[in-house]
Amino acid sequence: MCLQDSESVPVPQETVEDVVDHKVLMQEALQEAKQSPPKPSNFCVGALLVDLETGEVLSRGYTLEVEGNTHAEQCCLIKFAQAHDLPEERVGEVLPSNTAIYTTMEPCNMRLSGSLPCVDRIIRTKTKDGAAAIKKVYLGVQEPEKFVGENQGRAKLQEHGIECIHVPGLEEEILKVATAGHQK
Ligand code: HJL
Ligand code: ZN
Repeated sequence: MCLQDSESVPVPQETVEDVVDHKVLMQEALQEAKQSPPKPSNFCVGALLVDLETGEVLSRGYTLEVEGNTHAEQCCLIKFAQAHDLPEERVGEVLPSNTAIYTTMEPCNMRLSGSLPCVDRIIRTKTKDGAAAIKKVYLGVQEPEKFVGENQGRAKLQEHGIECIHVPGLEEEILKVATAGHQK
């Protein structure tokens, strides 16, 4: 192919997402998880909301950070919503349209407490034009089958067009932190 030809071929622009280091972000989520108070009846999880256009971390959260029986993903959403004077269920109105959530453990689809699962919190997070604001979920480990059996969350998220991507390499430490409050 001559140079002229190759110059006329449109080359897709590298997006920030291509250069975002998923493992570094998962390590940051793990730092959040380490701040969660160990408890026998849940997992200590950490999460981040990230703008995939700029790579900016928009919000951070860990299990039980916000008052009440709160999950890491829920805390991220609540904190970003509060910073914009909105209730959690309207957070999508102020999130960038290409937001990802990084979470050390896949979002829950059922909770023993009966609270709204994080999968549903993520799915309901819509931009003003009704599109999903959270387009991708990067997860460090699947949920161990300790409290609610097999977590069907990934399938439900994917059904709603939300991609779930496993970030490998930190599983051992993530599980150690997640189960810190469990009887050995
Ligand atoms: C995720 C969290 C957290 C869990 N999972 N992804 N983030 N704690 O912050 C999942 C586990 C539930 C139990 C108990 N944990 O937490 O299944 O009391 O913690 O509502 O089912 O339910 P509650
Ligand atoms: Zn949850």
